[in-house]
Amino acid sequence: MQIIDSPQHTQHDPPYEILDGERVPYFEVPRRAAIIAGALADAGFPAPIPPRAFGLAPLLAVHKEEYVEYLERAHGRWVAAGLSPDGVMPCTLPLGGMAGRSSAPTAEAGRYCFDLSAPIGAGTYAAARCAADAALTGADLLLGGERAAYALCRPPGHHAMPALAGGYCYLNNAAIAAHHLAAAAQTSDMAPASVAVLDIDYHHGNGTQTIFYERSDVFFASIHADPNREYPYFLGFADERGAGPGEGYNLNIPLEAGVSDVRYLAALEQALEAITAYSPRYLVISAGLDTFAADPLGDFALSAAAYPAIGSRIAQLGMPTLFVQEGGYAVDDLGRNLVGLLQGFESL
Ligand code: SP5
Ligand code: ZN
Repeated sequence: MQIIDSPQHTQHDPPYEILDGERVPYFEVPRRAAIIAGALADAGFPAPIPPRAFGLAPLLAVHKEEYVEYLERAHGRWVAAGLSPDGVMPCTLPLGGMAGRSSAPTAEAGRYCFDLSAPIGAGTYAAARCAADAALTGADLLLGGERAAYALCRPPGHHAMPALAGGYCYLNNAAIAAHHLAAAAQTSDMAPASVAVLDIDYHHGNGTQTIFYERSDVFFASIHADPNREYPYFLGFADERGAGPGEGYNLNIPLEAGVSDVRYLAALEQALEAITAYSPRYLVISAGLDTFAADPLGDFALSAAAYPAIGSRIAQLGMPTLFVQEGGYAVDDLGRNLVGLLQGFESL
């Protein structure tokens, strides 16, 4: 399996976030990617390849142009206005009918962001572009006939909405790759294309769901903590099943606290049955590892043994599969768990 690393990620290193009202050190740290890269090398995976530069077009297929332009200029404008170079972070949000026409840098920060966990630093945009390119490079490997690829994306992507950053995410790497796969296969002379995205991050993939909610050519399935108790709170309920032409093409499986390996694998079975029935040509996995028992942000109880089991069960579908890195904050366990997931996939 080819590994795509996004080396620019170290330029994105926010000092803090506001978590449940408290200023805390940022959880989504550069060391996460270093640990994963080290573990992959130790486990004998091929040396990572760098991403190819795809330009803006595949990003603009899922994100609003004004949002991507904002991400590019935000930090420069913020610093030029005398605000903290640590990063762009809002303190006023245009909610409840406040239209938010102001063009102040502090107003923009609120217009394009839905929480206080996605500060924009000097290197954030470059890192996010590189992560999206890594996912796209992996998608191209599948289009070229590879069975699988892993994109070590940092920052992650699945919370990023068409025009909002949040939850450590700026550009929705998995959605960008999934659209690329669907579009590429559409223009080929083969049967109509379809792609499934399976999101196994502990948190609901609100961005990916939203991007594909009214589409039938990309099926989205997510297994996550019940939004009644957990972030992102405002999406991820079981009755969200898609809309318009996308009705029936969105599957949410919200779970209770304390989920065991057995319980999780049963939920995975349900998601995989739905994906099998959909019969996609390509599978994209939003691979978060914050389902691990020791994760500081999660309350599931998965053991290290769950990840090879999940990987091997996914491999049983026999579909060309792109793994895209999402969350996972038990940093010391991250390398072993990710390697377990990919080795479990390859074992089959
Ligand atoms: C990509 C990803 O995994 N993003 C996750 C962002 C979660 N941010 C907010 C979590 C706030 C919930 N409170 C956690 C309390 C832990 N004891
Ligand atoms: Zn997560």
